[in-house]
This record gives sequence, C-alpha cells and structure tokens, in this order.
Amino acid sequence: MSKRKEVERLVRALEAGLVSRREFVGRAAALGLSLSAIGTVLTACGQKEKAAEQAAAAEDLGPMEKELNIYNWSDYIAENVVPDFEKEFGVKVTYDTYESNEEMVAKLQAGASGYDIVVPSNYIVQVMVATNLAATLNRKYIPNFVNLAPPFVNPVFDPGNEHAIPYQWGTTGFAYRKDKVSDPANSWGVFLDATYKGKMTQLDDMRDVIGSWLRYRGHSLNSTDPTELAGAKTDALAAKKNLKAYISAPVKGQLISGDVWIAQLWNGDTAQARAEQPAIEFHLPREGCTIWTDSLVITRTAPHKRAAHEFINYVLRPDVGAAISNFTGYGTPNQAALAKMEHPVPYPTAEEFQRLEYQKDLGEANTLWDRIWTEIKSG
Ligand code: N2P
Repeated sequence: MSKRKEVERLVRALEAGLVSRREFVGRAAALGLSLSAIGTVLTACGQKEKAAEQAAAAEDLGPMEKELNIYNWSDYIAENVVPDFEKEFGVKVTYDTYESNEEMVAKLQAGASGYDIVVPSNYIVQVMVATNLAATLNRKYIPNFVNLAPPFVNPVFDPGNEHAIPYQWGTTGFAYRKDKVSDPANSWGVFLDATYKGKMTQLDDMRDVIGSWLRYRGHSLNSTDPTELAGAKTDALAAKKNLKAYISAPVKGQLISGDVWIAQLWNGDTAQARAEQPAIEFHLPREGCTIWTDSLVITRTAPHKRAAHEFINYVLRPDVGAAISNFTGYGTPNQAALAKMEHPVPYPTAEEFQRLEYQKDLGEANTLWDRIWTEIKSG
C-alpha cells in the first residue's frame, strides 16, 4: 500500500474511533507525517467529534422514563421538592447522598453507572468532562435555563453550560457557638489553640482541610508546591490534636447539642443548624477560604436522560429554586427564584471576594495531595 493510502486509512480509523489519539500520533509519525500535519488532522477530527456530540445532544430523548436516580450532597434539597416532582411527572425517584466530591467521583469511577444526576463542585465538573463521565445537555429540554443569573451562565468551569447547570453556591468557613466561645473564631489558627481542645472539628474533606492550612500560611488553596504542602501538613497534624473529629454535614447535630463549639463548615449547613439553635453563627476566616458553585450534571451513562432533563428544568422553576435555597441556606444561582425569597444569601461583597478562592483541579498533584491527606488522617 502506498504511504498516502496508509495515512488515509489511519485518518479514517481515527475518525471512526478505531484508534486512539495517542495511537494515531505514534503511527502517523512512523509513517513520516510532520507534527504540524498531525496537529491539523487531530484538530479537524476534534471538531467533527464535537459536532457529532452536539448533534447527539440535540436528539429527541423519547418519552419520559418512569424512574430517576439522583446522587446529591446530604441536606441539600427541600423536603417537598422530590415528592412533588414524582407526583407531577409520574416518576419514581431514588435519592442517595454523599459527603464529599471525592466520595461521589470515586463511586462513579468504580463503575456505578445507574445514577442519572450528580452534583459536583466547579473543578469536579471539569474532571468529569475530561474523564468522560458527564453527558452533554440537551438544552431544548431545559427552557427554564433563562432563569439563571448572569454569573452562572457560561461559567469558566463549563463554557456554554454544556454539561452543568448551577444548583447552589456557598462558602467554607466557621460555624461556632457564640454562647460558648468568647472570641469569635476568625482565623484558621483557632484549631491550633488548645483552649477548645476536643470541642472543635474540621470537614472530612481533603480539599477543605489542606486548603485551610495553605491559606493560613498565605498560599493559594490550590497550591501544588511540595514545600507549601509540607507546611500545611505540619499545621494540619498539630491542629488534629485539638480536634474531636473530621466530620462534614453531620456535625450539625453536635453543634446544636453543644458537643462541638467550633466547626469548619459551609455557610448553608450552618444556617440549617442555626434554625434549631440560634447561638450558632457563621464567620469567614480572615486568611480566606473557598467559594464554590455546585451544579446539576447528567452522567454519561444515565439510564433516564429524559427524566433527568425534566428534573433539571423543574429545579430551575422560580418557586422550586426558592424552596430549595430557603431550606439549604445556600445561595441560589436562579435569578427568578431570588425574587421569591425573603432572606436570600447575598452574593459576596468585593471585599469578601478578595478572601475567597475557587478550587481548581490539581492535575498530577492530586497524587501528592492524596498522600498527604492519608498521612494526616492516619497521623
Ligand atoms: C451540602 C453541602 C454541600 C456543599 N450539605 C459543599 N459543596
């Protein structure tokens, strides 16, 4: 076969998905194709793939399925939202909960293919897209998309909202009992002080714990610098001696009962606890912390894509969006819902924004972070 024919065959195999991009590069180079020619082929093929994906996403999804499987953070939805959806659309919803992004992604990566909707934070949307875990949304089934507030349309973590519809946003700071703690906690350093030993907790979340100690030392909470991370680990281990536990949303019960006085926690979960115990306050630490947006994402393998789109569209209704944020205590990205809420969470001020940082994917440094987190937990 002539070289030209071989190259043509190879390009067709790439287009048909019969050889991977990596394989293509190796074989094309072996056939003597220049790097720039290889680049041109790959770009063209990428555009074709993207067009095919968009065409697939615009397809008719058929009739509504009778079931829907949702996997969401705990305490992250109002009581009537799911039952009302089930009644209106005749869909039976199975609803499971998780406590961290890492827990959810690990489950999907381990092969759990039955979930239709999951609710990842910013950087996790990117991880899901990059690892082929997220479906492309079909906007024709989401007319209520127009209700989203401008900061949540076309977000950096998902250009064009192709895979993610923002659900709630919030911040990570301190929940504390103002009736038990004389000085309101305003620095992550409070966990290093033995005054409240045994009455303090941090989140059971690698990104939030290591991130807090990076900020404490004046670094980005997305640092991948081994020296900065070593410093954060030293602080985390010193603080651990004063902590009762690493615990996330379930710490609310202990704050209410008075078993815990200071907890690293998210603003909305703190508001939920305050509804039962008015002495619970929320503070952002002076060194800064995380702000995040969690989004509704349909998984690539979702067995009930039509019902999943319907649920997303339903959540984007003004009254449903307002009911969710009224319960969760988090900010709503739904502009139409805001108008219906008596006490919406105000968007951070410019001054607050200076202390807030979005989490990013750590890339290869994930391995180092994972190792440090394991050492902290077992240390
Ligand atoms: C739900 C809290 C989710 C916030 N309880 C973390 N992104």
